[in-house]
Amino acid sequence: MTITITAFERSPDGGKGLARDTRVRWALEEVGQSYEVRFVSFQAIKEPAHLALHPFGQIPTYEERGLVLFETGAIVLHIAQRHAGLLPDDADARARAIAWMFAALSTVEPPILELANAKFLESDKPWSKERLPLVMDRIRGRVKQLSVRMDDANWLDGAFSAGDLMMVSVLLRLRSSGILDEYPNLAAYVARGEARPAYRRAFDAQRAANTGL
Ligand code: GTB
Repeated sequence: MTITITAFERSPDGGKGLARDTRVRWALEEVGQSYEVRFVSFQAIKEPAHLALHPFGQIPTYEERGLVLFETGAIVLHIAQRHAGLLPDDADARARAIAWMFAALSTVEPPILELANAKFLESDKPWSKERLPLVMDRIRGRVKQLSVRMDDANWLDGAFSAGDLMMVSVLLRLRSSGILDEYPNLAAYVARGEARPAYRRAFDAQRAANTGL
């Protein structure tokens, strides 16, 4: 079975593992599935061939036989449901792991994305300097709740799961802001995720594609 994902031929993160193909690569590495990457340009993702795969003209996409998926949440969930290694066998624990995936994507990621918007899309606006601390504080509010919940646990709910894969992927984008270091248990949690061999392989592949190293 050949799995093909799409990624930017020149990723805006310069190969730092922050573009969203990395989380899909990581999931595939965790379950031991090989995959191919079709590299696309910023222009190509807005053209009909790519829009047929992804209605919003984004990466990554996922193709496996006749199945085409978009949205990293759906893609990682699909991988986790098809292969052992990312979801617990116990039905209740499985449901909780999936809840954490949704929490990462719909509760924790949105304020973090706002920071990227504030920094890169709005920095020339007269109100930008005033807005930035508000955006940072909204992130802190959310991240603090997660920090309290995690306490000194290694992972969100027992063993590592797709919930952790998604949460770590989302939190990684905070590192450059300094906010992650304000919550040492979360900084350690992210470091644990990054230390997983499957993450290293995914990171190295994304870096190699963007830097040749
Ligand atoms: N909700 C979708 C998902 O989870 O799959 C979001 C997909 C998405 O936003 N993809 C981005 C994209 O295609 C690529 S990752 N954008 C083009 C567009 O929308 O027109 C973007 C990215 C780049 C760099 C960093 N970084 O440096 O931190 C992070 C994310």
